[in-house]
Amino acid sequence: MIPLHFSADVQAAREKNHPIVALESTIITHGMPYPQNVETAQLVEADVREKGAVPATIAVLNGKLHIGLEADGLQALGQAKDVAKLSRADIAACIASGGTGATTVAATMIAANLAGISVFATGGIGGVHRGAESSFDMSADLQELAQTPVTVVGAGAKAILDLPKTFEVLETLGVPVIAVGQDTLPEFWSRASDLPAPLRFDTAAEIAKAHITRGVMGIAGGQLVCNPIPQNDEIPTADLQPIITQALAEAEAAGIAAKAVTPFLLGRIFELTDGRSLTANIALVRNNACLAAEIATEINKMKSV
Ligand code: PSU
Ligand code: MN
Repeated sequence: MIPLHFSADVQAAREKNHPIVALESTIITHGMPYPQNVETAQLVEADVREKGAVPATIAVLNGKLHIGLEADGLQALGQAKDVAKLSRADIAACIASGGTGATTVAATMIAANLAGISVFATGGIGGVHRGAESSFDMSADLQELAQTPVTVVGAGAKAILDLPKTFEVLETLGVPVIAVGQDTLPEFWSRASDLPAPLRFDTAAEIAKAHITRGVMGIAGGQLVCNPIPQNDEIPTADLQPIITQALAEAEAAGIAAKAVTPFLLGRIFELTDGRSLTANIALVRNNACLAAEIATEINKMKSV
């Protein structure tokens, strides 16, 4: 078994059987600019604590798989340049070679599962990119949801993607896609969409029960919880679509490919919205962290009876 390096708080939570919420680190290194990335990571950790759970931000630092970062580790990661973006394909190689890398949704799920953590909060998962019919660019996050038993709370998949294809693939892979409190899937920066939600739950307890039931039935994989961004923070789809289209055209013209696509698009949309996309992204991640803490608490209660 690969050694896991727990932060002091996460270690204490494990010993006392307190609920723990995993958090990813690619959003810090590749998803947001410094210093808002570190500030957001700190706020998200505080949100999880306020809801009565313990945050475990996950990253590989100098070959060590950290489950929970101390304050200085988080600061260093947020300012580091050229950090690897780790997924299922390269997390083991990074650890083996003593490297440093941030974990995407896929890699964070793997690490959370190794650490016995059932719930993970992020902004939005990766998915099928527009033009995937020729580029074949589909995030490894989708396959991971099909095989690793972690409930992932996001605000849907990122709106830069081909969302109908993304949800089609999730259906094929047998991943439960749950909208929270509404009948349509949220679109990351926007609350509603014209995509019907395959499943809907209105409470953390129901989502927790579905997670446990899948486990009891021996069904592999996790759940994707799509939690709409709070009303006051959303950017209407109509405002965003032209900007997303422009950013996509620029990415294509510049020959951006593979792992660089999502960070490039998020960065350009940040510039083209004068920072509004980042404000919304921060609000939705915090909202997801709160719900994830509630789900983790419910799972903990149900497991201890
Ligand atoms: N959520 C955000 N911002 C991000 C991400 C999620 O609000 O940057 C990251 C996650 O780590 C996710 C990754 O796994 O984007 C998707 O990258 P790709 O499309 O290359 O698979
Ligand atoms: Mn990709």
